[in-house]
Amino acid sequence: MAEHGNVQDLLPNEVLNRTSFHFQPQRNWLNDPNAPMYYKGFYHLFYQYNPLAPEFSRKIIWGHSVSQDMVNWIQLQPALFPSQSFDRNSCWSGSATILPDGKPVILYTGLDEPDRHQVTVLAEPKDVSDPLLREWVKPKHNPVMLPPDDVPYYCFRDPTTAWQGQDGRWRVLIGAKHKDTERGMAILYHSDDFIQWTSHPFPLLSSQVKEMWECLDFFPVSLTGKEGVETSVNNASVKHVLKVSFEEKIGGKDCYVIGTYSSETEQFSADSEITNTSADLRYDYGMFYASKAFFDSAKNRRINWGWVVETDSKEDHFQKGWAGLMSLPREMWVDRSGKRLMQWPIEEINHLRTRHVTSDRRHFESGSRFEILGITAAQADVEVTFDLPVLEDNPQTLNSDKVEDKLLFNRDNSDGCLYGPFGLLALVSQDLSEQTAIFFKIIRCGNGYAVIMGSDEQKSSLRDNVHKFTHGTFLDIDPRHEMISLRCLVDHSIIESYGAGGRNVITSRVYPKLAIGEAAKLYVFNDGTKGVTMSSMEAWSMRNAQINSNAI
Ligand code: DQQ
Repeated sequence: MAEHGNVQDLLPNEVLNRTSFHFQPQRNWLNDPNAPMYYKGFYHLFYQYNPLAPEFSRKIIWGHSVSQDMVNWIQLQPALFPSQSFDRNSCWSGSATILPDGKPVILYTGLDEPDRHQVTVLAEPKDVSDPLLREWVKPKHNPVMLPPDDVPYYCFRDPTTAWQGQDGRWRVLIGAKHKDTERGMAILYHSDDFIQWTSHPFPLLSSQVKEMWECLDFFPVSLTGKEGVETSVNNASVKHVLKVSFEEKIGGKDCYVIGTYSSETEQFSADSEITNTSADLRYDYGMFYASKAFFDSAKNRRINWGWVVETDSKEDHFQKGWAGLMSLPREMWVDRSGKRLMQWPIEEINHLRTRHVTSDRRHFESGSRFEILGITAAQADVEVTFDLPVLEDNPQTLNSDKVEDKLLFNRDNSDGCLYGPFGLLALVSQDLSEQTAIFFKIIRCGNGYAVIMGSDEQKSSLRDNVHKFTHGTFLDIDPRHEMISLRCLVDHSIIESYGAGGRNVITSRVYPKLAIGEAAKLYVFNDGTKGVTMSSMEAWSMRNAQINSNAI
């Protein structure tokens, strides 16, 4: 694996914004991750793909890559492409299920001819002895599901991984929207043989929100530890996660609820509601959409990928020749409270770490910063921890309306903000005109304190026609008793930031013009009115991963 070199001096910015350890095809368009699985020693990742241009198309197919570590990938021939009347107009998203005899099968969304009706299609490997699962066939009895009468033909898609209930029957969820009420819902189907599927009389979950539920995911999480569990496991020591993707003008939101599921009654009692508001729990508060998780039987863990949507323009996509990336694969488990998911890049990512620097405890006065030197700042992994002075137990109460009114997630330190913003400045240019701040702020809230975690892209690029977001959320920790930690993986034009050991994650998609390659810098900073202490800092240069570079 080659070290990050000086070749960037010769290349245009558009090429330099290309990432070095995030998954993407060699060129052209990628969107949702599909059907990740582990089979006979290989990890498989499929993805929504337009092999002809860096734009979404009316004939989307399934790209396919394999890996032995989920870091380095080999691109294979596309696995699924329009070939029959039921999928002639596209092969949209779907999931894999490993049957009890070890055979993998895929359920995906076909867009049929002539009208692009959404139907569910079953695909099977042509040769189960091929660990690379290069060829897939679509048995004759397809399509296996059609939209029910109360669902419009264009709102019926994205089958989940199937699971077996206590009675041994298969279940699967399909994302939908009700024809009359327009409410989003998770339609439940049953089958004895994976061929004949019947819809259950009521959805497993629906909501008041009048919006299509895309790319559902439904899986158990262990209440007793970090290890993942196979999708059909259901007992007193698991809870279930249901994830819904809500599309937005640019990207979207992956929201989830945790609850208790019984296959006997087909009841899923969620601990909260899906509202498509800021009250929802989200996998990632930045650019991260249409994610898909799978159970990795090789290492007993659950792993999730999301699509990192581009925020530059269509013209830029054509100039670059590519658009769309995957997030890093993230291990997922439920925290001790059973109330939220934790996420962390899979341990294999650490194998890319190379040159290492550390810093001892260091105090940051108001308005100070410190440059992290000695690593490749544009391609780095940084872990930093902050200690705050002792906070009073009963701070003066700040009117909560006022809290709501404020632009909380902005990177300012106006009234109500006790500490911060402090954190990391990534992809910073020499003159500081370009920078992305991944920051924390401590505010008074109710009878205690709240911590805000944000990623401010307002100065992330001097390029025109780039959407710059200010992503932010409340970090679920009590700063009176816990330190604030941050891990940022910086990869040229993506910054994945994990707060408090993975309690909250924010992904920023940025396009620096000056802060590229060797010219990019990285700082720890404190722009708050009070000092804060950095208790530890470790940073590494990251190597390039081999990602689909075999393909032409
Ligand atoms: N992308 C697919 C659909 C899915 C959407 C089409 C989500 O199946 O609902 O490429 O990004």
